[in-house]
Amino acid sequence: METTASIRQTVEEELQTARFIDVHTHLFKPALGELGLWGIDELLTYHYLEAELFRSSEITPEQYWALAKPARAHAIWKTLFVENTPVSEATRGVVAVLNAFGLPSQGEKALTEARNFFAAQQRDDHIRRVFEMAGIDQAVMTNDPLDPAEAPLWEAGTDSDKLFLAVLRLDRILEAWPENWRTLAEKGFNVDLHLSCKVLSEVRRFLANWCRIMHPIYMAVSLPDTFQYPEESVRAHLLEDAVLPVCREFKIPLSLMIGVRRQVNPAIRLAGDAAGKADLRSLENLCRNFPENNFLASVLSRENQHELCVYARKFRNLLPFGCWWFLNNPSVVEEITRERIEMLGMSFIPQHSDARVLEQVIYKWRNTRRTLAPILANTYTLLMEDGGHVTREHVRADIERLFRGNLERFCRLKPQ
Ligand code: RAT
Ligand code: ZN
Repeated sequence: METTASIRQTVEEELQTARFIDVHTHLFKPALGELGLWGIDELLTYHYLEAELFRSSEITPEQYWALAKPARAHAIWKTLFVENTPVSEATRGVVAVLNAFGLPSQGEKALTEARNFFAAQQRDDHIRRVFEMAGIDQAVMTNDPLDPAEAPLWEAGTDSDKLFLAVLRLDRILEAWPENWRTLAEKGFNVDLHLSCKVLSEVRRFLANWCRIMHPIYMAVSLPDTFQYPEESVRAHLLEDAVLPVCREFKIPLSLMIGVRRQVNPAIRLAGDAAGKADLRSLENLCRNFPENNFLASVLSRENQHELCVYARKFRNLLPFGCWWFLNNPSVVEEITRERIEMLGMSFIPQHSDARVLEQVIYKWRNTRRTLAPILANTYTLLMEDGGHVTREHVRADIERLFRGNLERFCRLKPQ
């Protein structure tokens, strides 16, 4: 039986040994070739750091983009790690990764040492080692069937990989149908700009086809803060008559990531997106109108977090996950996670890494464990103070549920 004196250590130990499933990343299995990013130059040119570079240096975006990647990485290293103290979440992450590999993280020379180290790694062994260091068993990818670099690799046939799970990403279809329908047409689907019944049935055939190719564990889309459902729009028709029926057919959830304000500063490219408060009644309408569909949801605005918990209390087909992008900072993660536990018990997924570069999972999961330990310990302390009993087995089961069980059940990853 745990006591208020022992619980913190027990929680830390259990968090340390638990193996998580990373429910949303931008990592790729090795069979997808060069799509998977790794190594120091990729870590340094992460768009979270590019945004910080422009705040602390005179370099203009135009000058930066004219550089080759190693020179961009060097500019970021010099600005954010040599000339400034790397205290932001994203910069501290690079320090933590270098430290995890026993590499120095200070001074100009450290960059050369890191480059030499990563150049000497054999990719597949390195992936296994990194997953081990991060304490994750599997990473869920983001796979776009309309990406000209990715689609042909899947079409040619890729071996399944037990470390990586696929996700069918729908942004180009749902958010940019006028620009993308021709790609479906070129692949032999009888579609055009206007969504007739025939076209919607062809989009269903396209999605079902990709479900058979990728075996996605869910479909996903990132949506703007202005997202509305229902509405008279191409997106709403595609959702209702193509995406949701195919999700039901393949018994997979749809993941909605809501609240991006795209390209408020296009000059800084991927770093140029912002966040906005969304109207979550759309989520309410989807959950109520489609009880046979399951919805994973992550919302980008801090102001939407409480509402998301309220809707999750109303709808069992809604599973909140992660503290996404601008929310993935200890102060905000703490607030959101406490709120979720208070309102939902253990029926949510606290975090995903959103890693774009392999080694980021090391620092992102380390941070999650560190932030979560006092929150969970405090949760159990309150329960014990109110007369409840807590054992190590309770703690272990809760952590298992939060970081893999909820996802496994929602996505039917194990035979039911
Ligand atoms: O966090 C990020 O890296 C964002 O740029 C997005 O990729 C976001 O996570 C998404 O999946 O749309
Ligand atoms: Zn993402």
